[in-house]
Amino acid sequence: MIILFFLTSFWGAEVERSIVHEIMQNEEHIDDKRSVSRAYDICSQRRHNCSRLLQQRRPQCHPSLAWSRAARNPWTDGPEYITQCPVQPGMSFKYTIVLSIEVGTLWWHAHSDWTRATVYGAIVIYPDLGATYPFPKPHGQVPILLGSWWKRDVMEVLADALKYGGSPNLSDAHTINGQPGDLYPCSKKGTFRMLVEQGKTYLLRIVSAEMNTELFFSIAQHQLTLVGRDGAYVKPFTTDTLMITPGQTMDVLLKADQPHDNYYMAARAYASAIGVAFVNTTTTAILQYYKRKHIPPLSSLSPIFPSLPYYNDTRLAINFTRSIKSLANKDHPINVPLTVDKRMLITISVNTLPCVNNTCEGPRGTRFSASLNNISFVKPSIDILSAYYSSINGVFDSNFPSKPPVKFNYTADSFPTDFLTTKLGTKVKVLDFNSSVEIIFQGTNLLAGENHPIHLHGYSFYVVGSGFGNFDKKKDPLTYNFVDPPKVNTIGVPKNGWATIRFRADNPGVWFMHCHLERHTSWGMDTVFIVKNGGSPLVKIRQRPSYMPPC
Ligand SMILES: *[C@@H]1O[C@H](CO)[C@@H](O)[C@H](O)[C@H]1NC(C)=O
Ligand SMILES: *[C@@H]1O[C@H](CO)[C@@H](O)[C@H](O)[C@H]1NC(C)=O
Ligand SMILES: *[C@@H]1O[C@H](CO)[C@@H](O)[C@H](O)[C@H]1NC(C)=O
Ligand SMILES: *[C@@H]1O[C@H](CO)[C@@H](O)[C@H](O)[C@H]1NC(C)=O
Ligand SMILES: *[C@@H]1O[C@H](CO)[C@@H](O)[C@H](O)[C@H]1NC(C)=O
Ligand SMILES: *[C@@H]1O[C@H](CO)[C@@H](O)[C@H](O)[C@H]1NC(C)=O
Ligand SMILES: *[C@@H]1O[C@H](CO)[C@@H](O)[C@H](O)[C@H]1NC(C)=O
Ligand SMILES: *[C@@H]1O[C@H](CO)[C@@H](O)[C@H](O)[C@H]1NC(C)=O
Ligand SMILES: *[C@@H]1O[C@H](CO)[C@@H](O)[C@H](O)[C@H]1NC(C)=O
Ligand SMILES: [Cu+2]
Repeated sequence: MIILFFLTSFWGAEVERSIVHEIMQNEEHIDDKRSVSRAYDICSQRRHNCSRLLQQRRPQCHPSLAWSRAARNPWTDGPEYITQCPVQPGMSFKYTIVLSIEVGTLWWHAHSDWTRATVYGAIVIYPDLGATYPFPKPHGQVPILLGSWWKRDVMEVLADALKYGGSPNLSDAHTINGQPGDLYPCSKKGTFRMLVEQGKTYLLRIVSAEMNTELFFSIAQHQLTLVGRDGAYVKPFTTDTLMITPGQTMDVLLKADQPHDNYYMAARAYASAIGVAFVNTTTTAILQYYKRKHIPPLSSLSPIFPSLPYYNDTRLAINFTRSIKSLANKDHPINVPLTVDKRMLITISVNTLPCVNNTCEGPRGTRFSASLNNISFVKPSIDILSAYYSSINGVFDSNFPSKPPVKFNYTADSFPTDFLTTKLGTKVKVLDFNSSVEIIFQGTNLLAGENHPIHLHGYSFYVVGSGFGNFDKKKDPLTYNFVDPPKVNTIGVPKNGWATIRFRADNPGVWFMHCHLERHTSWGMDTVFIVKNGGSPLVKIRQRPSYMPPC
């Protein structure tokens, strides 16, 4: 397993930062030879565990890290005040991730305030020893990390937004592998380039570390074949354009089957909410055909540009999302629960709160907030995991509602003004060990309907259905897919629509669930699941590590 570590860079820095990926004969070896900010960890194969020592690099940031799944080990899952307190400047903390069934690409990132804008990387998980890819082995593989970049200190951006209750400053750029690309001022020198040989096939391991924007992604004149999502294989399907939300990973085969030339890969916003400002610029990287030993300088290239969908093309975005199915074959079977022990309906809303000091910059002088089932999550001052593990009272309430407190037309065009308000609370849902859980997420049109990428820690779940409008409990379950539903850890719930997930609560721990649009997370579009221990020691939360960062 290889962990790559990219830091976002400064525009126009006087360093040549383009990263040239060699064609890899040996899969173990991905070399970003000239990348400046790089840390590199190589661990052994799947089913071994991989530990990484996080060393504080910048005194002002307090990251906790997050992985996709950590079997019975919530202790190093990462989110601050959920499973740990932030790692303080100058201190270190060792994260351990134990992989079991995952294969493909996952990622890691800071999980404290908005520090995830600054530290993140791909985790590449190869097929098990003796196993092969369920597609012809690619000639090479390249991580493509999509990110956000602010000129301002990102922690100040967040602090201002929370202080004045308004919308946070938009980022100044989207990035590909830390670089904004040719269409931004002064950044041409650093544009990421990927070298390919004609006739060969490459595996792109695409990660969206974007903070607040879903993205469309295309490569000029090339088709993209999706083969994996969030660390699980999918039925291969070919498309011109991907829509990827923050938090998602996609494994994509790219065949270099076009004339010897240069082509842009490009990403720009899928912005589904009406009237909500977004970053409307385009980040680019260059796909360059080359013959061995002849690599022309970046400045001499004039690549062909792809066509990208319009920003608000929800039809295309959702058609793409709904085209993703599990591979579901003999070697990669699925295991979707067919019966349900615990069913929940959870509304997803952007809200407002009254202004207490007349200085608020939210809608009509209010403060922005956000909620799940009308509870806007408030982080406690010590982590919920410690409180649960050590039975400390008064840190959280166990009464997160299983359904919305009021039933209404969630996707209506207008609402009673009172509906916009929400309620603050630190409410969690407790689940029995190994119960089968169904959650229907229902987007609402309060303030503005929007595609919300909901992410659950500790689990991958099956997305058995989705649609537009209000979930209809008679008709919609008839459309559920139990044959090959995708198994993911982040699902875009369609704008003014719904999505149903199922999973078996077989990973005891304390698991954060949140919208992966960072502004929504900060406004409270979050909750926590506590999954109780099972009977034997093998199905209990691991022992608390001897060192956890203090609060
Ligand atoms: C993970 O690896 C470390 C270092 O090799 C070892 O000390 C630890 O016991 C392992 N943990 C698990 C859960 O296997
Ligand atoms: C206004 O009140 C909020 C909530 O109490 C507080 O967080 C914020 O700092 C205050 N803003 C200013 C500008 O004083
Ligand atoms: C950035 O946010 C601050 C504080 O909310 C605000 O005063 C400023 O106008 C914003 N800048 C831009 C360019 O939006
Ligand atoms: C992007 O937004 C800016 C500021 O709102 C606007 O002036 C510009 O026309 C927009 N560009 C595109 C390509 O939509
Ligand atoms: C997308 O935006 C364009 C331009 O603002 C508008 O004309 C069009 O109706 C919008 N389409 C959708 C599906 O919202
Ligand atoms: C929806 O996606 C599938 C699979 O990519 C594609 O074959 C189909 O043409 C798309 N339909 C529309 C209406 O875009
Ligand atoms: C809910 O509101 C939408 C949008 O106005 C409307 O099309 C739909 O008919 C309403 N549904 C019900 C059940 O009233
Ligand atoms: C959410 O809770 C607030 C505060 O109790 C209430 O005023 C509002 O009507 C509720 N909204 C909905 C949609 O239930
Ligand atoms: C969890 O439930 C499934 C389905 O009932 C069962 O097959 C499995 O053995 C259970 N696992 C444990 C650890 O109890
Ligand atoms: Cu959201």
